[in-house]
Amino acid sequence: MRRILHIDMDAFFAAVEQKRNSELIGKPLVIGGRDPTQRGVVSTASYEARKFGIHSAMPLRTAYKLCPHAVFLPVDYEEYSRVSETIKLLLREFSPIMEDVGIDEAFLDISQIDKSAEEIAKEIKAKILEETGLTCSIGIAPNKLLAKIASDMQKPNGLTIITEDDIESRIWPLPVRKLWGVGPKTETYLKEMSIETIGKLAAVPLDTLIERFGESYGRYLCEASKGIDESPLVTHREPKSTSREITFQTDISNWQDIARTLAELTREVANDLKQAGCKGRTITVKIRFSDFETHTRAKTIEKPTNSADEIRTAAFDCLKRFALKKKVRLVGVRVGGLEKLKVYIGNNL
Ligand code: TTP
Ligand code: MG
Repeated sequence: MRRILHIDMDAFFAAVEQKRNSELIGKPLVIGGRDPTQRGVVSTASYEARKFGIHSAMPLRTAYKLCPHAVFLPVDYEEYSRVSETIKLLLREFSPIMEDVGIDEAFLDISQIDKSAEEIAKEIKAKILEETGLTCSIGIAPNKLLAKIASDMQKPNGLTIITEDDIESRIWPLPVRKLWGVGPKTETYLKEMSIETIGKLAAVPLDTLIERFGESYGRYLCEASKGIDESPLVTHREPKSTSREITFQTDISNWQDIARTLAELTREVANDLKQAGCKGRTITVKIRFSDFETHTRAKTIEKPTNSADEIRTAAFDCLKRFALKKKVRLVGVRVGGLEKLKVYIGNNL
């Protein structure tokens, strides 16, 4: 029997801010921008702010209407990444089989460790609190699918154990959206079939699901609804692309401003690539117009690069191929087809 933990930090960006400024503790706090009358979306909100109905991906202006006295702060991605790194390093000390899922979550396979899962989870919580001052929620289960559902069951600062015997009583009553891989579209399709809970989904014959959702996704839904998930942890993942984008405070139409922004973004992407020790060949420019229509243009160059100059030249070739007839809301640049550079230790021979 496998033993998998899913660790997810509580109100991560907000908690990091509250940790470095104790005046923010206990207050409704919204991360996403300093001025909530400006354009932007909520990245996350403290649990105090969530009581007002504020949640991730909500426009800042809506959050401001719901709770005008909340503190609004911009996203300090670098700081959150640093804290995230600390947490991931610490998790790897508990077990080398760690899957890094996102900035504030990870899976840990502790099957080989000679200690109870609950004991290990408690030690992890204590260690994270000691090193970062932050709390997390942990789910313990026989697989990734159930561990992820479990970590979400008693947030914040929760510790939830789900065994195969709990599937019927604790997983089946949950809405289908709680299953990894079920998004709003599938949710709507399932609703049309009067399937709202995971239990109802589990009662649908495999053939019906395959007919509706295709062979592989249909099969996935059938197994997931029964709590079956054999997928191993992915302990090493190469990045396929890296990108940077920016949304303007007010939509712009001046070509020079767009070009200047694009040049800055290419510098940033080149830096990201250098830091990651990568080079890429496909440069893509994305433009979102004021009516949210979004277009991309890509160029593949002969040799992989991480040079800001080469990326900028390719990005400008892409930019020339856009019809800039409407005002521009967002500009982005992506470098894909990444290759890891060989690292030579010593004198670079
Ligand atoms: P989550 O783990 O989804 O949220 P959370 O950690 O803030 O809160 P919870 O206690 O419910 O786990 O996401 C982790 C971080 O990722 C979050 O702090 C901010 C960021 N994020 C966004 O920037 N945009 C989003 O839409 C979401 C969902 C998260
Ligand atoms: Mg979280």
